[in-house]
Amino acid sequence: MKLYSYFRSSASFRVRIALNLKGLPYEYLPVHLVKHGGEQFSLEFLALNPQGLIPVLIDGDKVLTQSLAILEYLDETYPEPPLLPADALGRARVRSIALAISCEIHPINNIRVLRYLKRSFGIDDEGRKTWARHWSETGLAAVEAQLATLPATGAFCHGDTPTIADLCLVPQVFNSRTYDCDFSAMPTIVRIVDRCMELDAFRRAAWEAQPDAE
Ligand SMILES: N[C@@H](CCC(=O)N[C@@H](CS)C(=O)NCC(=O)O)C(=O)O
Repeated sequence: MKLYSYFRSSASFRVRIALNLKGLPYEYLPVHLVKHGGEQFSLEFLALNPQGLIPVLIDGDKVLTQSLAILEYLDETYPEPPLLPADALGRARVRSIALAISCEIHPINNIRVLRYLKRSFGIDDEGRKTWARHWSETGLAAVEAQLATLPATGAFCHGDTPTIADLCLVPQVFNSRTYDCDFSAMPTIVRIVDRCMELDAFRRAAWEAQPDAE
């Protein structure tokens, strides 16, 4: 398998964790999202993914895009260890947490959105950071409330093994730390992220462990 990735890309980070948890080796193909205006806009890359977004996973002759679709593809194709609970209610809860992060927080703080704020509205570095911190803290506070109140929360977001929810949570927290988010009212999130980072699969997927890390 081949993964088009960037060390700081949280959507790619999700897929890297899944590949590691499932013990699937892959070739890392770096796409620099900033250099030269962004390699995701090269004609070569757009031919692969017209959305101009990473990750892209190549499995044989198959080209897969959108990290959550990729995670579910991997889970269905390589079922061990499972990344979703066995019961429908559990799967709904895990997907709800994953979507709260991947739909409600991550897209508003994506590079292209922050770039647009700068180019079209003249928002400076500090202003863009304030924007990203606001949406991160608002979104993560809701996730914290969800995690803290439900008995299904265990060592991880759902029970005592990592699921797709953890694969979304950890990369988001990496991002949110760079915006100086205040995690003091989010003890459950902090505890779960610390637990995840004890696992080799998460550590090997982290920013600093990537071949293109800067
Ligand atoms: N919903 C997509 C989001 C993908 C995404 O936004 N990727 C970011 C990196 S984390 C990207 O490629 N950004 C490029 C840009 O904003 O121009 C997914 O989950 O795969």
